[in-house]
Amino acid sequence: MDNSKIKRYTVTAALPYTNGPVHIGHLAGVYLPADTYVRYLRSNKRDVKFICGSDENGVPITLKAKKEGVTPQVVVDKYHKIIGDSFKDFGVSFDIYHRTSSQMHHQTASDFFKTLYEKGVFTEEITEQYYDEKAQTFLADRYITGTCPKCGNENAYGDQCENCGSTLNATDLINPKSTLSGEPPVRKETKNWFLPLDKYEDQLRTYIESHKEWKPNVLGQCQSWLNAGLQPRAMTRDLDWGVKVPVKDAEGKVLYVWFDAPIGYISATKELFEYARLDVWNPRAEEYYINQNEVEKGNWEEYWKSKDTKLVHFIGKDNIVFHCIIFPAMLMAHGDYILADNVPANEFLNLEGQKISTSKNWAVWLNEYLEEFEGKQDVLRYVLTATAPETKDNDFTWKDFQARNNNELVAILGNFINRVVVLTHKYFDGKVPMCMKITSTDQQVIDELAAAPAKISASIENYRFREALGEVMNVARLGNKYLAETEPWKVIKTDEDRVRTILNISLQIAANLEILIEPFLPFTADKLMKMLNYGGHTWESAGRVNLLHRGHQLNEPVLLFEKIEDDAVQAQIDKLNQSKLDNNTTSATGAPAKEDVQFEQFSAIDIRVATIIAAEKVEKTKKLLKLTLDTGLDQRTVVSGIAEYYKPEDIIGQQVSLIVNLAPREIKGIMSQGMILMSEDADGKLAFVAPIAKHQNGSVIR
Ligand code: B3M
Ligand code: ZN
Repeated sequence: MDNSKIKRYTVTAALPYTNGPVHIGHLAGVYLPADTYVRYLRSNKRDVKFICGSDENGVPITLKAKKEGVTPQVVVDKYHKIIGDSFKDFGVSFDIYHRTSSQMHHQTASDFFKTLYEKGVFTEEITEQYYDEKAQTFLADRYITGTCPKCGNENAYGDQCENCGSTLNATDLINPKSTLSGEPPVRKETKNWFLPLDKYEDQLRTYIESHKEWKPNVLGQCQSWLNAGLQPRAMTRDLDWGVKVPVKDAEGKVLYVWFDAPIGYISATKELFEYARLDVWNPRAEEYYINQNEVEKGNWEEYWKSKDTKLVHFIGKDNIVFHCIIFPAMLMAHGDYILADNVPANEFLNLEGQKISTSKNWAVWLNEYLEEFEGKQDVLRYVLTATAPETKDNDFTWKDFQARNNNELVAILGNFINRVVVLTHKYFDGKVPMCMKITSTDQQVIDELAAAPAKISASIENYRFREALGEVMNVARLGNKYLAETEPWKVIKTDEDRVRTILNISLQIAANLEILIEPFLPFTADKLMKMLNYGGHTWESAGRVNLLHRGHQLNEPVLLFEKIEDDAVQAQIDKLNQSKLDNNTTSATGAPAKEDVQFEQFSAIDIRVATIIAAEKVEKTKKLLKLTLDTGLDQRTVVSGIAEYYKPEDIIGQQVSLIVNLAPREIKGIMSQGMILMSEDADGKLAFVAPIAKHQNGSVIR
């Protein structure tokens, strides 16, 4: 979008699921680039609203509630506060951090659905969906897992494979399993409302093709979607937590979480203006992290419906299709809304060479970081931006964190500021000296400084934040180089006027740095502003050398950054190693590995696929079942200790792995001819080990 046509910006950051705290991967991928962008726009005095909130609906929440044995409401209340506080602590400067459990959101999402419904957009279809008979509930989205038909990942969800990024329908999964009972589900008919994405295919293609400037990873995903052909997609779910479907005959159904969540951006914007419009204080300002003083009068609709508004969604790569295909299709179907001008999605951040994982506790949690590195928000902001996974997955390591702090923040930025302020106090009582005669060296520095802001702007406006931060650090490098070359600490003995000029120019560089670092390192910018004792400037003043006037009094120098010692990062590495150990010990049965065997010993055991054709309890025992098996070689009887886990009538037809050459044994008066392989978990629970696909009886297992 042409900058001169833009009147205002709506910048959104993906709404995190409220089922756990946020970690460095979230910050690096979504919230830091978004915050940097918004701070930059504000510094340019552009009109911008920065929108986010908690995604409190859908299966991710109800699953977590089940796991913790509490209600979904308890889960969302707890994590909304933890996440909201983390963002605030790290200076992520949302205008509002809303909640999709709010009244405003339910109303907005419900109205949006009704509008589409009344326009006849949806098709109403009765389809077979998976149902868990034990739990007596339909299994939507993350309630079901199975093997991804596209990439073979065995832990794909019913709506999405996080490995290859495909969106799925639960019925696409191979070997589906209920996450509630662990059992294969049955199919049962139910009615749902479908959004016919296929009908918007041409319109979506035109939209996406008009944005050649989008990042290649984003365009690539969109194109492969469009090329595969779009399918209608259910926008409702049989579930009892979420936004109720607002039409008749929809009892027990809620909106699909990916239908309502992006509408959350709209409802948050409405909430932000709701009370300003009425000229009263939003009673929930604290809960929604609204800075009430910042909300001027205005109208939420301008931010969503005016053609001169630029809408930008910051997201992670797993959310691309929802923001580039499904949400735009919803907005097109509605008709009143603008579409995103850009969707700068990042790739993933790994941690010490491994994928960040909540369940394995392989993460750096923001709330924990601040307990251990108090006051060092900007160090993490710096490192995560400098290593942001903008074009490919990237790795965060604690050694790199330490090195970047010590060699870049301390040695380059901190050192330059400290030297300038200390020298000014030493030679001129902390007063900005006058700029005297300018040499060609000075002029060169002045010219380089003048050119920097435009370069940084261009990088930021093109969503290249790493590059932009690199340019900012180059300004600090420029300052250091200038001091090293001009050596004011030597010259002071012979030519005080020359030192006046050198320090004046150096102080102008320092004041410029305050402006330039602010979008990236807001806490440091604040400290620097206090040290320089001035109110700060906006971006348009950057590049100038008259920001601090002659005679202006500086405050005492304080250190912007301090060295991080080896033991502090070693403690973090130890902590991660501990999670690794914890994981291994809780997931293993505790039994140590057995002694090595030779291949010949292993291949002497004849293991075959067999099918259970009859089963009955062995009388007067609790654990034993008498099974009749078709082994492909013969029919035979096997006694197996699985009665506590399987009912005889449930396992007829089940394929198993059977050792067919184990010497026969008499058990409770019955001759048992072989042994069925079972896997046993840490709790002693048993499960069959069988081929994933049906195989002929007698097939050899090796
Ligand atoms: N809550 C997915 C996520 O946290 C989802 C984003 C919604 S954005 C509208 O990754
Ligand atoms: Zn996949």
